[in-house]
Amino acid sequence: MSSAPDDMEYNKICEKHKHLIETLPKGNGWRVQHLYNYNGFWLPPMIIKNNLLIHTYFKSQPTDIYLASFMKSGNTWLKALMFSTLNRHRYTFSNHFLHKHNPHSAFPFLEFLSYPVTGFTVPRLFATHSARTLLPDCMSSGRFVYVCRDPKDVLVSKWLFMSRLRAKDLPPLSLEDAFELFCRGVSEYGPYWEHVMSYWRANLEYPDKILFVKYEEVKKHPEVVVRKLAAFMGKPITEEEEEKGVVREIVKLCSFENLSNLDVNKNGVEKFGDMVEVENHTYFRKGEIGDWKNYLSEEMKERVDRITYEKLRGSGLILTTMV
Ligand code: PAP
Repeated sequence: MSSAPDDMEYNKICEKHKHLIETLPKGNGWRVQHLYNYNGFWLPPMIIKNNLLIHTYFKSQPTDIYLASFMKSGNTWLKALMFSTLNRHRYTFSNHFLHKHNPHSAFPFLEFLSYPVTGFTVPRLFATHSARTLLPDCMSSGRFVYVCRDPKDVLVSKWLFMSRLRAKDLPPLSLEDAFELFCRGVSEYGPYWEHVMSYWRANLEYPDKILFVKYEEVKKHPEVVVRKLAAFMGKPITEEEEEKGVVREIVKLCSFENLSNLDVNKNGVEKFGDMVEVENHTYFRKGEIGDWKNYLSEEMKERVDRITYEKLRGSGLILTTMV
């Protein structure tokens, strides 16, 4: 968030943020030194400030579509799928926006927006890593796609990703320490389970407004998911498009193999607000189900599965033995 429209209002936010950072419970960060527990979720200082800015300046529109996820749950892939599905009449598959741009350029995170928000076509697409309860209520007028993933794969993917981005003046974060922090919920935007449940509850309350998607389901049945996304975003795939193989083209364009081999994703860099620069290739590691087996012991697996079972019991949501 580089600019804000009203200096007085903005200064008030800065004051409030300063006070929060001095008073909120503190825990170990994965990328930066400390996270702070803000309304039940562990966030880096800058994301807390940006949350205050979202609440003050973000004006939702009923046509807005949000992609929400805990980190490393499939956000990059879903960004590509949603963007290319929604904009399938705007680009050809031989000369596509995603051939030259990382999926993160397709639409921004709410957490890294500049205000005022301008230059969007309708429907506007936004992504967020924040739990539903941290976001303004007015966003319920729009629609959410929530992508979730087996927490064991999330944990491993996140540890490897954050280790690359970790501040150079901090000692490396061992897998054992990351595991312990993850299980205790101390992890950017976490606890993981409360994050998922914040959207699951909203899904039960407004089933037409939230589409729950599992990473594993997209891996196994990508074409089914694309059809669901198209219908959910108000642009169902037509019979003619089916005959032309449009769904297959979208899946192919957004596949791990295709995206990870594009020059922009091999050599490009994406900047998030004034905060982080990320090399695009780090968004494409393995893209597999169950890679946790190469990192976690049986005991670690059981602990995560047990927490997941306890936290989700009775909710109707199953995350560990996924489709
Ligand atoms: P983010 O939270 O930083 O945006 P996100 O895109 O949610 O990351 O997750 C990255 C994971 O999705 C990586 O998983 P891995 O570490 O287990 O490999 C990444 O490889 C995977 N991924 C990225 N793009 C795709 C894709 N097109 N198909 C399948 N998996 C993908």
